[in-house]
Amino acid sequence: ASIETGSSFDAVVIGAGFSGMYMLHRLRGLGLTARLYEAGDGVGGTWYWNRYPGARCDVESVEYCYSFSEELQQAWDWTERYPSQPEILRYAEHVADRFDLRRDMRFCRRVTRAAYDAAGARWRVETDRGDRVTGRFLITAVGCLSDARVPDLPGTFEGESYHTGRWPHEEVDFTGKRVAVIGTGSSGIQIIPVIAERAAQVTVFQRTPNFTIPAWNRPIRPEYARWVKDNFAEMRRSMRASLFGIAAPFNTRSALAASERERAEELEARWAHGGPGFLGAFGDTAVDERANEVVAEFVREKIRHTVDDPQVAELLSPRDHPIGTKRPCFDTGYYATYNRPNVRLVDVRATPIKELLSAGLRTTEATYEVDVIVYATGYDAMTGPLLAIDITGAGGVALRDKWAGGPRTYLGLMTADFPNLFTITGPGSPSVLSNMFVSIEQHVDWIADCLRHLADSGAAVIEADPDAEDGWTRHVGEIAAQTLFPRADSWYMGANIPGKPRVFMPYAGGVGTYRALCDEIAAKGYEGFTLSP
Ligand code: NA7
Repeated sequence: ASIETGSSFDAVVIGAGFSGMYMLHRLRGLGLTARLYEAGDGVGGTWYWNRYPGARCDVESVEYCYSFSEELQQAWDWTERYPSQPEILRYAEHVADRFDLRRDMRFCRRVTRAAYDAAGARWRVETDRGDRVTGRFLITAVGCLSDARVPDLPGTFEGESYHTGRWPHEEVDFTGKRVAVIGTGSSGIQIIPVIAERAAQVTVFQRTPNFTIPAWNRPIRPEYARWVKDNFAEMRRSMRASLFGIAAPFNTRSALAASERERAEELEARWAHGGPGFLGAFGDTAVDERANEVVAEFVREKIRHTVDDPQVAELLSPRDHPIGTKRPCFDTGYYATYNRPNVRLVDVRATPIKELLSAGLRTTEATYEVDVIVYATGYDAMTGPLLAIDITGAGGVALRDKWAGGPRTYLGLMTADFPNLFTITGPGSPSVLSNMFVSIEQHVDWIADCLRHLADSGAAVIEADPDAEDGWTRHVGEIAAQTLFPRADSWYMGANIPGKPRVFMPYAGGVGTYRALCDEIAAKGYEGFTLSP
C-alpha cells in the first residue's frame, strides 16, 4: 500500500495483535472509521514475533481465545491443551480473515510519533515509512512484552544470534551446533529442551533460576472440546470474575493452617495436573512469606528429585525470590534436560558475562566457543513499547517525561494530559497478571462503550483527571505492597532494565475486582474523567 498523508480517521490503532484486531472490529461496529498500523508484515503481535522452537502459551487454549463471537468459538478447534505459537498465529489469521480486518490495516509500518493537537482535538500520527494521518482517538494496542531487549555486551560475535522475541521466519537449524542460551525466563525454559535435542552442545547462561511447573501438554480430547463448546459462555463468565482470568480453581485455604499431609496432597495433585493452577493450591502463597516457602520448597524438592547432579539441582533452585513473584513458568521437560550429557549450566550471577568474542563469549571465569547465541533475555515490559513511540499530549507534554518516575495512569486506560489516548492493557491494569484475552476483551469493550457514550452525550474529548490518576496510581502501589511481588527483581518491577524506575506496574487486585471497578466508574458517568464537547 502507498504512503498515506493527510487522511483523517475517527481512530488510529497501533498494533495488529489480539488487542488491535478486536478494537478494530468494535470500532467498525460503532460506525467509526479507523486505520491500524502494524510493524510486522502480518497480524498476531506476540505470536507473530515469537517464532522460536518450543514457543507455546501457558494458558490453556480453550481459555486463551476470544469470546465475543459465538460463531468463531464454534468454528475454531484447538488441538492441544496449551496452544503452540504456529497454532495461535493461525487463529489470529483466521480471525483477521473472518472479520475482514486487513483492509483497515497497514503492515510494515512502525508508529514513531503521535502528537495531540488541542486546537483541532486530533492526534497526528506518523510512521517510519512516512505516513502522516490524524485520528480523533489514538488507541495503543502495542502489547506488554514486545520491546525485546538484548544485553549491552562489549565485543562482536560473528556467529548466528537471535532474540526469542524477534525470531526469523525461516527455520533455524541447530543440528550439530554449539549453542549458548542466555536467560532462563519463560522463553529460555521453553526453548532450551528443544534445542538440546538437536544441538551438539547447549550452554545455558543463568542469572536467576526460575520456578517452573510442568505443563503436561497433550492433545485435547474430543469430548472435552465438545464440552467446552457447549459450556463456553458459562466458563468465560466465571473466568471474567476470577483473579487471573483463568478457569483453574484457586483455593482460599491457608497453607499454614493445613497439615503436612494436606499440603503434600494438595501440591502433589496440582503438580500432577500441571499448569498455572499449581499456584492456586493455597490462598496465602502470594501474601505470606512462610506460606510461600511451603510451596517454593515443594518445587525445590521436585528439582532435587529430577536433576541427577546435586550441584546443578542446587543452582537451578530459586532462593532469591518468593514463588509467583516473578512470572511463573510452565515447561515440558525443563529440569530433566540438565541430565543430558550435551547440556551444561553456567551461573552468570557468580561469573558474569564479560564480553562477546568473534566465536563465542567470555565470562569472568572461562571462555565458551559457540556457533549460535540465543538471547532469551526478555523485554522492557509494559512501558517499553509505549515509550518507544514519541508521544506528546496537550500542551506539548511528553509521555516519556511524564512517566520518568514510573507509569501514571487512571485504570491503566488513560493518562492525564493525553486526551483521547487509550492504552489497551496499559500499566496500572491487570494485563500481564492475567489471561491476556480476558483483559484485552474487557479493555476493548470498556473503550468501545466509552466511545459510544461520548457520541451519545455529544462529547468529543475525554481525559483522565490528575486527581483520579494520582489516586489510582497510589492504589496500584498499595495493592502490590500487600503482596510479596515487590520482593522480586522482576520485569513487573522494571528491575530487568538498567535505570528503569523500580515500580510495580500491573494492578494486582484481580481481573474480577478490576472489571467491577471499571464498570462502576462508567456507570457513574465516567467518574474521574472530564468529558468536553
Ligand atoms: P524474562 O522472563 O524477562 O526472562 C529473561 C531472562 O533473561 C531472565 O532469566 C533474565 O535474568 C535473563 N537476562 C536478562 N538480561 C540478562 C543478562 N544481561 N545476562 C544474563 N541473563 C540475563 O523474558 P522471557 O522472554 O523469558 O519471558 C517474557 C514473558 O513472556 C514471560 O514472563 C511470560 O509472560 C511470557 P534475571 O531474571 O533478570 O536475572
